[in-house]
Amino acid sequence: MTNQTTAGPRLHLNLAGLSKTDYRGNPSTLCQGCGHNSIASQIISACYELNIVPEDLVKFSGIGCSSKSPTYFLNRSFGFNGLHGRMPSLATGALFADHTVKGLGVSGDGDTASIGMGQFKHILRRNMRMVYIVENNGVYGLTKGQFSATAEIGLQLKGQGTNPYMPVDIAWEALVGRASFVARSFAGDPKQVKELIKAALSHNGVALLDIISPCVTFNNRDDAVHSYAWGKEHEVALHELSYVPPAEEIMVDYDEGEVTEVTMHDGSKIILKKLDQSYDPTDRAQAMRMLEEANANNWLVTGLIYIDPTRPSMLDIYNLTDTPLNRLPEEKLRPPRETLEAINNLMF
Ligand SMILES: Cc1ncc(C[n+]2csc(CCOP(=O)(O)OP(=O)(O)O)c2C)c(N)n1
Ligand code: SF4
Ligand SMILES: [Mg+2]
Repeated sequence: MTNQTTAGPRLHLNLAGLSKTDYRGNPSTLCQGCGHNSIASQIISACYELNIVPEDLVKFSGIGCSSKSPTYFLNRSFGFNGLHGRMPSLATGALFADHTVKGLGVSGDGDTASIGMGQFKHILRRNMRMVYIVENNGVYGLTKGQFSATAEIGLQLKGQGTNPYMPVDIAWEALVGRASFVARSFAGDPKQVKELIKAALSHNGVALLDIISPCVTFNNRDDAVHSYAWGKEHEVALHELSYVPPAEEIMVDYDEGEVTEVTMHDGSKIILKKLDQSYDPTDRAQAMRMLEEANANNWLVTGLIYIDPTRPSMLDIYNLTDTPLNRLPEEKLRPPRETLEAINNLMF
């Protein structure tokens, strides 16, 4: 569909009647080349291509360069920038108050795996319906490049020395924490990032995306595992991944037996074309073995690692009213004075 106005350039409109410009945010103030900028661009493209109305999506973040990035996409959406490591509880409260909106959280490896690990684990097991992106660069970028909990043992950084600790693997933690959607990607592979974000936005539960997102200022030496060079050299994609919206005919031309299809609750499909290995993303035990093997061999395995599209989200478990809680009038939220008095009279 195109806009036929004579003034200005012709804009391509999506099914929501919006142009890509309607999904943009403020100009980025992050360093040029920062992986977080590339992810913000893919969020814009994914939401545009999925015809999401920006006002129907709420952005959440904690603190960090990564957590600043919601300012750089979807300006028309509501956004909450929370305390460091506390994005999950903020998102839980807001999404409970309005279960009709989509939630999209952006966090960092420090925000999630250092200070925020406790909250992270609980949003996974509760299966809150939201996309949870970790922009993982192995450092605290905003505070000038200290080691984060995902930094590899032996990493040497200017002014920091040598990291003596074993890293936290966010995808592994998500699997152990019973997340219902776990994926890993690399900011240097924008097409895969975009398809995974689309799939995540269609998932009825928590969709964890651990995206290696190089910090070009503090941790981008070629031998560092969160650098562009290392990612490009070591990336092993599990499959070629395409997202097919519910209304679209499936026209994927793959040989029989080489394709896995996952149907989401909204009728959309994720088509996974197997590459050189046979991998079933619905097998959690296989996913854990695969991550162990990848870590032992220094592979940056990317793709959809695990999915369970059938598990109820936290919002399904509670008997929520059809009208979101934040739109219920006062008289429906609170019992009248006479009811309270009757209860008090019974007790005393
Ligand atoms: C309670 C609290 N402790 C420490 C800080 C300082 N601080 C701000 S951002 C940050 C780390 C951010 O790292 P990460 O989440 O990896 O984001 P990045 O900047 O790397 O994208 C820290 C420690 C803070 N803001 N609040
Ligand atoms: S300091 Fe690192 S993480 Fe922060 S904006 Fe710059 S490159 Fe990105
Ligand atoms: Mg970081």
